[in-house]
Amino acid sequence: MLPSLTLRAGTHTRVLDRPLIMGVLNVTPDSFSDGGRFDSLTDALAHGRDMVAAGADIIDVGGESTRPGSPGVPLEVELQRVVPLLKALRAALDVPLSIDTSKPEVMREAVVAGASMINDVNALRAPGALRAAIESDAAVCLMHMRGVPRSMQERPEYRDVVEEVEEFLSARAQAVLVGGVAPERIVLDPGFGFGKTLEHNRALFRALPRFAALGYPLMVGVSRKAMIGSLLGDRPVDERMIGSVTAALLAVQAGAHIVRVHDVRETADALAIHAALGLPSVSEE
Ligand code: 7PJ
Repeated sequence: MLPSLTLRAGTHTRVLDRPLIMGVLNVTPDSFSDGGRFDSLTDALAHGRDMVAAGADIIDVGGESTRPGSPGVPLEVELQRVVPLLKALRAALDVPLSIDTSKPEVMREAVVAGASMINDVNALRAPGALRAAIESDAAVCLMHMRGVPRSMQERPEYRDVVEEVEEFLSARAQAVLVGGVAPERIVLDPGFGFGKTLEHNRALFRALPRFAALGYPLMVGVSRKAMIGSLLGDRPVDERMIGSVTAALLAVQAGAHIVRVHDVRETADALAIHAALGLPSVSEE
């Protein structure tokens, strides 16, 4: 049996001898003016508390939609959405908070407001992002994305998707290490749905043991994604829960250390069954 990896995020340390659940807390209202409203802050805080009560180990706060086709939001809007919420969550909860952003200014302000993980779907490639991460004490999740959200699903092509994603993640981890970030602060994620067809996503999922073998904590986010809808024959987003929970469980069995999910209680139950049966994950073999 391999020794467990350790994750360090700010003042938090987690030995990854069991999978962690990251609960998704999006604050991306349709209307711009909604973001800073008191009631949306209260609702988001309540949702964060509920997710922790249901078994979330990390809360991932996002103020910019990265769904396919999304145009992005201005810096000030993103800051208004996430900073007050992070402060409120930090005061109320004891779990590591993650900021889902690609903007260096948001990374810096989020860390000051209480985030101890930077979750960047762009893997710190924006100018200044690598520096912002290096100069913080936060953990960093480096995710693979081909292209940009606005156009990433327009006919993505790879020579060998598994090999290319693996090379990319290794290179980004190396860049962060060279900057002086400790390996325990680095998390990798193949980025399901980010510039990938269903066939690419299937190949990446089957290759999860290979990604886990890179030696860093492995994050998987498939919750409610189009991939789940397609695998179930075009299911609408509100009918993807069981498929998402199943995929999260299978990801853990294949070596994922962190699963990023919307349905925390249901995922926690699935992982509790896995643990109670004493079943190993690939990374423990
Ligand atoms: C992911 C993410 C993911 C990481 C989103 C959605 C799209 N961060 N942020 N991995 N997905 N690390 O939740 O459908 O897969 S936003």
